[in-house]
Amino acid sequence: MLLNETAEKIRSMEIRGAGRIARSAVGALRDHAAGLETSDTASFLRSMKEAADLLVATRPTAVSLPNAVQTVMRSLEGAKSVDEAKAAIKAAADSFILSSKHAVEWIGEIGARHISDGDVILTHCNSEAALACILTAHREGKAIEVFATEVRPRNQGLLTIRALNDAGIQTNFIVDSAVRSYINDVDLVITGADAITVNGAVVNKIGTAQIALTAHEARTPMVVAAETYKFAPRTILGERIAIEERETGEVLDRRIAAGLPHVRVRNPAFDVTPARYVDLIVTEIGAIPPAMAYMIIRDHLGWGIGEFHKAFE
Ligand code: RUB
Repeated sequence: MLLNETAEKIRSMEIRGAGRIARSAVGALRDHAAGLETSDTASFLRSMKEAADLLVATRPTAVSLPNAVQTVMRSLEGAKSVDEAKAAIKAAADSFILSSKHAVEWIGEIGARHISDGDVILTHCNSEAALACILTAHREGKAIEVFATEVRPRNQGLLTIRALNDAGIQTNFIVDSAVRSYINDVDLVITGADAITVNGAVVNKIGTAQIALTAHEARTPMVVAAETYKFAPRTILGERIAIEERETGEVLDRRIAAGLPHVRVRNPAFDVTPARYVDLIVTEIGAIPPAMAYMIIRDHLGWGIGEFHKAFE
């Protein structure tokens, strides 16, 4: 797909969900590289850098996006010609896309082990990783029932209930504010993540933090399903995850809002769930408590505190 088209689709949320965003972005980088007609390595690298910056700027919260783009861009290091650079980008992008899909499958396998026959699961938003756990448990023959939230204002819950319905899973569709009314009927909450910080806090669709708090009060386990490329290395340096504020027309019709001059509509797309409200993070390399987030960043992503330290030397 063309670079600008992909960027626009990510911005407008036609392509959405942290995993899909990451895969589409690296696919667009690969195709952009293949289509560049220059034989001058410096101008090729410049154009690739601009493409990477354009993609990363589309949505600020999902750390999967800069992580994926950086992984692929790193493959350019040491390329001596444009052809070599194009081949490196293609190999890195294809490998990222494949491993991202495998990661979701592994998360499904591992996450399903935490789901028992007869469980009632609550999920929020539309997460490939969270759904993988639920669908795998169902495929394994476990009788499960799901509560899925509507997810105001963009109604991603519709995507979730379609997927659950297609799989033949008994599903209850509820408005976001009904979570507390049903939490005592729920055995397990499973959501995805857009970013996980070094201290194990989980950034996900707006409303996740309220659900986690409700689950905590009801002593219902809160499980987060997330690929390791959603962990944010730069949070070691104190970098905050930017919470995307989307246009207010998503929440309140602009004409109505125009007649309410004292009302300011707010539309944060994500929120932060502190680690103490998360029981388990299911990644493709294992299920960990949130306190182990730094180990994923250091041992798996290769960003130990020492790595950052080198940058200051
Ligand atoms: C999507 C969202 C999802 C995560 C994880 O928000 O919050 O829970 O991205 O999804 P939006 P996945 O609809 O605004 O992109 O597991 O598919 O990566």
